[in-house]
Amino acid sequence: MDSGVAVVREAEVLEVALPLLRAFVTGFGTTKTRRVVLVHLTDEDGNEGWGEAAPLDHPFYLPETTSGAFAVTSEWALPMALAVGPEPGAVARSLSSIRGNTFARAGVEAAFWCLKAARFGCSLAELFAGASAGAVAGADADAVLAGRPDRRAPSRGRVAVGESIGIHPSIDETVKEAELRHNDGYRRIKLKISPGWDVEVVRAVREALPAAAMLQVDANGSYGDSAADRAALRALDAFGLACIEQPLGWDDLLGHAELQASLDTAICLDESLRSPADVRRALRLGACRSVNLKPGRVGGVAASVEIHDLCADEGVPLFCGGMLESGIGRAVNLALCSLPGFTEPADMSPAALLYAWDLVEPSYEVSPEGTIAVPEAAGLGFSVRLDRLAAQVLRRVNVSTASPVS
Ligand code: OSB
Ligand code: MG
Repeated sequence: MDSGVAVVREAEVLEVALPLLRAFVTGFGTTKTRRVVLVHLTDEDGNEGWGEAAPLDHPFYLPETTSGAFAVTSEWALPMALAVGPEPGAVARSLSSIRGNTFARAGVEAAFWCLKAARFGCSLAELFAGASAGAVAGADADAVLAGRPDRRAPSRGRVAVGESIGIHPSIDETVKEAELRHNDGYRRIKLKISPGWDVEVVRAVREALPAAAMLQVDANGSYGDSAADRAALRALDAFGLACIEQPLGWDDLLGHAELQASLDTAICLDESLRSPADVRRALRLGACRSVNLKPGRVGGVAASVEIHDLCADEGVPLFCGGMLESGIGRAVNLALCSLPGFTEPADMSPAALLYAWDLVEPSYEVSPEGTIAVPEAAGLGFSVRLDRLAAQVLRRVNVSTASPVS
């Protein structure tokens, strides 16, 4: 535990299968299997860094897939990071020359943040607060001017969370699950919708929940410009939704700007925002009024902090989305959510609802008030279950820590 630069001795990339309890059905299709890519670093003092790249197995959410992320991580991103490492800021700058492949870059960068936290003996949340100017806007300007200290006290110890409810076979089942989660304390209910599964299910859930309950929908890019699709989106305007997430195509910023101008409800973008520049463009065009930030989708923690600071400056509602990550990926999301600019509940269904078991133990839990504690322990903040990991590993490669790529 010191702040000196330690040498990374071992670096490995693992692909691990996670046992989904049930298929996740959305506007982009059905997700039946879940594999993630893990990056595991060990330095000369035995400190460990873990990072998770969590695109989906298939290319129907975004182009990146688990298999692609494994290749890019092991052949490019991790060798490049090791060549400049171990400072996560330097790693992020180096990886920004990789086009796309945001999940692969984020998984590698996360492992270096985690290693740094382990080395400092501090939490990820303390490091992220130190990296964010927005985390202290106004309150501690001197400290920022003094050169952004590496660590700072997180601005909150618990984060509010919501539940993302997939497309179910019937409206009744959807209403039951929404009521159950609302009564469990979740601060927001997000319903997945797609053409033909929208106005009726939203009306039924809206009527079943107390009027003040926060409700939003997520279309995952499944609506087009047919008259029926536009009529359905207009009809959703009547339900007081917190936002309509990604109604149109994954790369259709102009379409979203036109649609936003015709709706009272805020549009929130997910798939369309894959970098800080994308967020700036979308806000300038009026393509959205709120932002779903997934660290993997935007290319890592440094990019996430930049987007956080931008949204905080401009007063844009911001929440942390999820990719059904294991606890290793969720650790980064939770630490990010401790930044004050995350104004809306995060998408963070507990591992117990998603998987037969998590890769960390104990896993995180949702309190009756609908919040999850931000880990305070050093490094990842969770203990990795190496036995489970070993039982579910599909492939693993070691990446040389000696010979930098050029
Ligand atoms: O659109 O937010 C989405 C999961 C995988 C891919 C896309 C999305 C989601 C979720 C998951 O909604 C929420 C969670 O991780 O708990
Ligand atoms: Mg979404």
